Amino acid sequence: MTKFEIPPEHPRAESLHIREKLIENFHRKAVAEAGLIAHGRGEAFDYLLGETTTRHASDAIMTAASSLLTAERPVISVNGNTAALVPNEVVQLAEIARAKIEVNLFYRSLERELAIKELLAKAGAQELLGIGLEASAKISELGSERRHVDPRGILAADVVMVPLEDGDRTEALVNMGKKVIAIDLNPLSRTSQKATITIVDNVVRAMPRLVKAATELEGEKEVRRKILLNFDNTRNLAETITLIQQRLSSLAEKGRYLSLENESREF
Ligand code: PTJ
Repeated sequence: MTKFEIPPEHPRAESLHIREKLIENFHRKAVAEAGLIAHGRGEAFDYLLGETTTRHASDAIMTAASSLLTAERPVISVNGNTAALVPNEVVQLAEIARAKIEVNLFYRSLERELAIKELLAKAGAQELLGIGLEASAKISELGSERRHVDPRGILAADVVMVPLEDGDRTEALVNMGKKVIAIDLNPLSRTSQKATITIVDNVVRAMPRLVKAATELEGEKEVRRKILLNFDNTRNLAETITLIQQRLSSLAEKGRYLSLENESREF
């Protein structure tokens, strides 16, 4: 595979680097084909958000960090895209929150699980649940391969974090009485709508912020209690959708919001 050289001055260099990471890990089998498609969908929603972590996402991040730190058996569920984009942050967050890390794939195969294991081990993960036959329990409500879970991890968890997820599993986990934290750029997705705490943000921006928030809130039990009490996911989602609406209205007034050099008005 020849690596694509991204010119540093390219206006979308950062976004292209993220794509390259996914493509590279697709060739290493960690990322599913559909993971590339999912990323494109995420990028489209990121444009609508202005490619920034909104105030509402920051509130959800503080709440998610509080929830993970307060949980008795927190688990971070990892798929191909998450392992490719934020392996270090997954491991750091798991350490601070004393959470287990479990590999759980929609397009499940042992080859992919092992490729993801390698990525996370490189990032410093000591223990990784859900690989191969270790995912010996089943979530009966689910038809997809995501139903195979580790009895020491997702099955027993009280709080599960699911970055880039499918809605049906979020729903099934919530129905099992678990609190589900989702990271999803699309506030309209089933995952976003069904999760207990929805972080509408790019996983590459949200994860470092989650690590920082968890570090700050670690010894702050009372602060965490208040954060959890004051958060309303439905209101947060409504405000996020309103923010997109207002942003689009303001851009619509301008029509062209990026100016062109040597602009000609002749057609
Ligand atoms: O690795 P696997 O086999 O578990 O498969 C993972 C994918 C992502 C392919 C699988 O879960 C899937 O098909 O997901 P969906 O239904 O396409 O949903 C993915 C969601 O993630 C969409 O709502 C996207 O908008 C969102 N998304 C994509 N990239 C990002 C993102 N959200 C946050 N950060 C991103 N970088």
